[in-house]
Amino acid sequence: MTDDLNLDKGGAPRQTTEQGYETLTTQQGVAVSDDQNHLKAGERGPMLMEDFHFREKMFHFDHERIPERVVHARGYGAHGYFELTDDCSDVSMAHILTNVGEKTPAFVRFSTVAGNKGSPDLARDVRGFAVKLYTQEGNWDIVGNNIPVFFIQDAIKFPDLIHSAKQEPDRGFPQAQTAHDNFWDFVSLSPESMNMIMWIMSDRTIPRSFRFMEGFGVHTFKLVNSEGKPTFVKFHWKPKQGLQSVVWNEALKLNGADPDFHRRDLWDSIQSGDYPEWELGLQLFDEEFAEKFDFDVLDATKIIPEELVPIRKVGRLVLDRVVDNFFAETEQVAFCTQNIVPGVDFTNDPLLQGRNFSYLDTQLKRLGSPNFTHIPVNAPKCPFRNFQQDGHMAMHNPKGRANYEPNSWGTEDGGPREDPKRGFKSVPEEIEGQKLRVRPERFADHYSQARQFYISQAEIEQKHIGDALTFELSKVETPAIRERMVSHLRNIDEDLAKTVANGLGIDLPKAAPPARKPITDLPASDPLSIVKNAPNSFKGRKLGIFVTDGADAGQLDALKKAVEAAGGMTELVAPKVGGVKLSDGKMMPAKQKIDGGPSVLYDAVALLISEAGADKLKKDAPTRDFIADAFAHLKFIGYTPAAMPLMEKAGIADSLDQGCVKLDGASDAKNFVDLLPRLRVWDREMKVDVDA
Ligand code: HDE
Repeated sequence: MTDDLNLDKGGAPRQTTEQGYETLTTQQGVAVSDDQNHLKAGERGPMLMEDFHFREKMFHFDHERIPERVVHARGYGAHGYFELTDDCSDVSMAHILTNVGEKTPAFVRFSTVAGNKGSPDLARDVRGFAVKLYTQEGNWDIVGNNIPVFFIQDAIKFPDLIHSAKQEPDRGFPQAQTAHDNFWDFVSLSPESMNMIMWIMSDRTIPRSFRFMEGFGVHTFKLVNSEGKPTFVKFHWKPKQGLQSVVWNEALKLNGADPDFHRRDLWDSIQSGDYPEWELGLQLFDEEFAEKFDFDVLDATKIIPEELVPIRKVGRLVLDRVVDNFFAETEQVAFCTQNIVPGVDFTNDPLLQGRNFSYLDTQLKRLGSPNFTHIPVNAPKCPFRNFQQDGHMAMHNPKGRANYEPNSWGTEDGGPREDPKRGFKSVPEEIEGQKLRVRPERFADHYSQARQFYISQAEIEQKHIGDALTFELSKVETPAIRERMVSHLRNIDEDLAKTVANGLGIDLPKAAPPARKPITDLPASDPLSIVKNAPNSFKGRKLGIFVTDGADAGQLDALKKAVEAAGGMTELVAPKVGGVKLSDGKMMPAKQKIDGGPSVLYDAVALLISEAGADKLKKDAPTRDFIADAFAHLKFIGYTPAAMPLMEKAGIADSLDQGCVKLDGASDAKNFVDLLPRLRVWDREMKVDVDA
């Protein structure tokens, strides 16, 4: 700290206690003799005001909390780097995009949007994907989401959208969910949200982990090359780990079993050296494409299909270091869409323009001072100098006499000056027009891309969209809102509208009148589906192995080795966390006790149960749930023949399918693990869902 402030330490030696610990001091550096009792008059007497140690400690504690983010309050961050793999000097002059092989430090914060800071990780919600790149030319923030479109077209609607999505103001609930009247009231009155609604009702909003999701810059930005030529761009982050989501019932149960599931996953994977990685992809296009495209490229409720503008992969983002302190880094990091560097520029997207005001403004409220940029996680890692001074918590004040310019103090003492050559310049643009509050006519088609997204999904994903809409609208208490929503679905896909109306038990309402005639023949786009792009890998995934006393040691070893070879992890679950005595007589400690380690925590499960073990667990409800849930959540299940009585109890013995693999002979472990890259037994869903 003192080093950061560049203050003189006064040459005092490091203080240590007799036991060799660093000495506890007050904020003033005074050593503390007793941190267990406050200063009082007499053994049982009142507190003395002069107890400066107590007052300072309590004062600081009383002020520990800062306002949480008004949106994206719950998040988790990590450090890493960006490495350019493809020179982009044809389109951008940014240093970070023109120096192949150079590593630029990065900080990434993932988040949910609607829930408060303490809300569960598996809420059905959009995920924030905010990247701060500490480039040599200043900080560049790409403040994106895991979904490439947004609910609204104009920033002025953002407070309304967020008010409607968060807790209802009179009752203060529901928390971290859109399944309530206010949200569906607002969106059903805002047809521009329909494309986003398809995305948020898809499995994209219940990701298995931050590591398994895509990121998008959402808006159209500009890149600018050294000749000043602008090129439109959309930013994509593609996970090397592949995409993966959980199923809805699993999400509900995960929120109870481990509300920190996503942050724990990121922490664990980085700590174990399995660094998550994304490729940066650019969709580059020019004015001519923008003109002939069916939609306006300034409309953030629309994508540009990859088939029309392919993605050029230009670099990789690796997260390889957890934070030292959650508050200092993850909580205090302040992303601002306005943070761009020479070689990057904005477009007139009316959402982006509004964000450029909001992010700077909100940091002042949250972090309490315009000097939030001095906090280490926010400060650039390149030199920075200007004449901004003072304010709360100022750490970088101009040195010397000059704190203004122009001045005549010369290059030694006169401080910094603008640099017309290296400095940021906006792309010159002809602007002409009347002062108006309007939406362009080309923003008015709200259904065509919603349909395109829906028809691009695999059948099982379409079913999940129908299920999610039915679930959410079933929580809506006002019938007129449910109907209004279904009236929009009729403009998207008639089968979907029927499924949802049927699920709600209502008659099909009339279709909503569209503001502009939809385009009904947009082709399906495979990259929009998760299932069609399945990673076919178990790397970075986890097999939960349920063991009992007497479990076969050889089989356990074979399973562990096979999973490790597939790049995955294993975790042992047992009746007692102390572990079990395996068939070879050795004790094997477990990571989880069965009722704290339900199968929702794992991508697949193996039941290494002995006969005696099965006998003991026959009546155990957590054991039954472990097995029944693994089956209901479409997981691959390996089981010893001795586990059969438990599977009967779980009600699955008669329904075993190709995803249930007997672990009997020596080669079974490998055969079972070979199936795991398929991640889910999708066909099973038809058996476990009465509505299917
Ligand atoms: Fe945000 N958004 N947003 N947003 N947003 C914030 O800034 C806002 C939008 C996104 O991990 C706030 O520092 C407006 C789109 C992320 O710290 C606030 C509008 C996208 C994060 C704000 C939008 C995002 C935020 C709250 C409509 C995807 C978390 C705290 C014009 C491209 C960053 C804060 C982090 C956070 C405003 C819409 C992504 C209030 C006005 C579209 C990932 O400034």
